[in-house]
Amino acid sequence: MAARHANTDDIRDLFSRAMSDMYRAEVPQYGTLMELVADVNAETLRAAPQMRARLAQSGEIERLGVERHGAIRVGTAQELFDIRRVFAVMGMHPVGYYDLSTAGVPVHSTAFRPIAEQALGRNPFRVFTSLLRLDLIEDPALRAEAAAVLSARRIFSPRVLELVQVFETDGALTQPEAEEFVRESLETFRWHSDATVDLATYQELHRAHRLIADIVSFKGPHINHLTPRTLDIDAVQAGMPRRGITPKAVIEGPPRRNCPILLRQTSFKALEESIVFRCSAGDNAVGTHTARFGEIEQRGVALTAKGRKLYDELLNSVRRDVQIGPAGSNASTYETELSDRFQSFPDDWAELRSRGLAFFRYSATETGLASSRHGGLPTTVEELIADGFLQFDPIVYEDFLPVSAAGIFQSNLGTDEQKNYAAQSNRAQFEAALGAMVHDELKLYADAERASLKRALRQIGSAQVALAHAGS
Ligand code: OOG
Ligand code: NI
Repeated sequence: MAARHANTDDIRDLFSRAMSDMYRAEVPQYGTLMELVADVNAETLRAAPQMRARLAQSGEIERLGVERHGAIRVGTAQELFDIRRVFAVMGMHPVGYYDLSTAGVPVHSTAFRPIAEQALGRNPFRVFTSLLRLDLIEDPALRAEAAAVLSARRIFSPRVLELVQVFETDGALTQPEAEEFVRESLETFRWHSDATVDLATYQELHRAHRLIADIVSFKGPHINHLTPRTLDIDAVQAGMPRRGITPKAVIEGPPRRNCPILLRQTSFKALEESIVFRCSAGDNAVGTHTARFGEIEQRGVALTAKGRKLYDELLNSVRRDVQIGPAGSNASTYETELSDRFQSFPDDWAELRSRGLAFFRYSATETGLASSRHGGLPTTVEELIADGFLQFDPIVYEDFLPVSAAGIFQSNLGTDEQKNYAAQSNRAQFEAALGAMVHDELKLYADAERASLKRALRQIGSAQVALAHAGS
């Protein structure tokens, strides 16, 4: 029997490249966006050697060119359950729970992504995955029809599920199996221009919610965007019109800062695509559907619970006071207010760390490494930093933001769909469908920070003394 040794990180890397190639071929604007982002990143690194050094130190330079996230929407509990198993083959695990119903989007979501530090460094490919909440369709007849349509479809080929089974039983795939798995599973995410429902049903679903039509009317969960990471989102936003792309009115997330926090995102509008609908008479009707769009992101440091609370308060205060109109009116007031109010969020790495607002990765400096032979070191983390034995770099935020995600959804749904569902967030129901609990992202960042500190202190040779202080 052939040895089963294909590495999950390699499978994910292969898959994310294949997905990117497919999307590039299907949505030419995505290719244009990739070029713009690559140009802006190169220019930003050239102009800011300090930023380059920091990104090199934290291993982010190498992953920057391959880094992207995508998004899909599935229709049933069974589909979510199976998608979890498929992503596990690529070393991607569910992290975080996002309730979008409060923002008028009838889904709840998680992000599948690598978790281990070295896996994130290799290729951090993430897929924001939403599950339709059929319970939010008000009309019982339409709800039943949507459920029936969904229950009849199979989004994975039998071979993909067979290979998942092999992986689950043997713990790995062989190299040829891994390649076959990538080829076959890619098909699940492909665009289909033929709908599985007739035009009248599509229109009824569309009236209930555009997103419901998008999820229910097709063979599978087509990838609806792929998002490259930029080091300067304002430059990309400004550069888009020059390359024939129209971005949404405002960038979601925090304002521009010296020390970027969390995640900033912007997108361009979905394409109108021609669709062939089923006809009861046997012939087909042609119509259109908008689903696929483009997005760019800029990632910053992961915030602690305390930092996140401050972020949420500041963002909510701006959103309460400045509402952006359907055609993007008030956009500049919004941006000014956002920058003003975030003045109270420290914009200095040392202060973000000392006030416990963000997560950092610690490492021993040259001096620290050299001193391990001498002894007589300071006894606290603060002193070790002050005396140049220990240094710290921001841990990049690998997740998403519910308010931003809602904004990205909305900007591609048209602005007339702002309705809030009264139903409660239902994490337990989501996890039951998933067949697993989602990982707690804050715990992952805290673990990474703690592990880095432990390792650094061991290298410096002051593990005993300083760790007692680190926990406090
Ligand atoms: C997902 C929208 C959310 C993000 O980056 O926040 C998202 C969707 O439209 O399916 O991708
Ligand atoms: Ni996205």
